[in-house]
Amino acid sequence: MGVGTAPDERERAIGGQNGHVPNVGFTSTQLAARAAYLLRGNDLGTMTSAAPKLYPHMWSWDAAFVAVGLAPLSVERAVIEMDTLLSAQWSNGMIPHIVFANGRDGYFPGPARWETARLAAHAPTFVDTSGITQPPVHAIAVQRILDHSRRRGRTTRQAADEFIDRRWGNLVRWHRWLAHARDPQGRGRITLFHGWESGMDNSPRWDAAYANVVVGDDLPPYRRADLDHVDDSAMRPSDSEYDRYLWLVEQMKRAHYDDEKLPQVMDFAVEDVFVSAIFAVACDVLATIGEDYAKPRSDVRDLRAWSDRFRAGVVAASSERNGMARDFDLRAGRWITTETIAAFAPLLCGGLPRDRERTLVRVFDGPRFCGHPDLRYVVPPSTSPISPDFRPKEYWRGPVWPVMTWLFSWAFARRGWPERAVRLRDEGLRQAQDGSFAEYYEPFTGEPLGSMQQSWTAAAVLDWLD
Ligand code: 9WN
Repeated sequence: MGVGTAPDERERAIGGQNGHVPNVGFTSTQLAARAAYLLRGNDLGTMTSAAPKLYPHMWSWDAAFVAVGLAPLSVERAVIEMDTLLSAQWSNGMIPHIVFANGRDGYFPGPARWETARLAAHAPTFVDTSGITQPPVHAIAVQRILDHSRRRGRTTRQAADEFIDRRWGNLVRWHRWLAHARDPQGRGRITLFHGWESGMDNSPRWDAAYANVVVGDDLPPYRRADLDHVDDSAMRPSDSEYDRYLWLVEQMKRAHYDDEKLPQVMDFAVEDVFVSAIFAVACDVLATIGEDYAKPRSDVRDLRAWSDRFRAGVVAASSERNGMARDFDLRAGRWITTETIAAFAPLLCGGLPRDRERTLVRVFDGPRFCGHPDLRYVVPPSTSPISPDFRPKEYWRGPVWPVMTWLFSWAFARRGWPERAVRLRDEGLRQAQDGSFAEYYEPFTGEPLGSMQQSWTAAAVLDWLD
């Protein structure tokens, strides 16, 4: 407990027995203030950097989670975050995975490597972006913004309503692009052409698919910038992983980032079941917003239809035995059965028969995931600790990512499981008590890893404490 903390504040300290956490001592008010201060520090004006050093630009799904955290502080600022992202949308509907902050250096690959403005017919020319996409969590942020605006005065409500009027078309175009360009055959699963598009870059889910990516001799040389910002390079993907990441970028550039060509030319093509589940639920969230705001019926109809199609696609990708969901490697024509957090995709979007869903929830709670006896906090690790692929400090190969804890707690609340949602939130807050707002954590020791002061971690905390 911090020196000088007032006794009444101490009583409100988060988590732990009797509301106390050993060795740490932020009250909820203090922790929320720190999280808000962090977001303020990472605020570049009209965008929030994903993290101050490692990620000095705006990332697509980070921006949505950041907006969730900004909404309780300022609906207006949350709207600006989403506006900045949506104004960088490509004319084909894609929301790019990075919107580069003007004049900021320190991240590789930057605009000079992507060259989207020069090569891609659909890329904007007034702002630099990457040429790939990221998971479609944005409707969740929009919903949160609207929820908060309803608790505020007229001017704030109006700002949120105007945002919906201004951006409805962008949001529907984004979903339409995903449903068409990334699922052209209507299988109900989103195809990714780069592991970065999953947001879980080096998850063991992608190992087999990456093994088939043969880096060409003509890969232009490069220097990684990420290793300048972490203490231990083992916390980041390896050099050979990076070569493959950059080779895929090269393949896309040679195809001019053309949606029609990518399915033919890319060495990496996977159907991502987790992104598909997010899309299914995001379509429903957006459809409900559309109904509330009297948006065109045809849009709402399309959104509901996509939601149904992708929910069915997720269910079809789930094991008959225990409901664990699998990705599909389109190049190898094979299901991917690694045990990662993505296996719980059906819990996000629903749709499994009841007994199978119950089994899946048991796996989530059990010793292969949250119930592993050595976990410091009862939150889902990115890879099962009993999997041979598990590495406790290596990025998406094992660590706990607070933003994933947030996503599941949000989804559980939406699914009508408030106790589960609260349990995850409480454990997520106990973890956040170290005050580092780390990008990810070692699951057994609770050591903060990767970038400190990661915006979306602070955002998750702000939402939980609201
Ligand atoms: C590549 C910003 C992003 C997150 C991703 C996370 C990491 C980038 C990187 O950081 O990816 O996009 O350079 O490692 O994996 O989920 O959006 O926080």
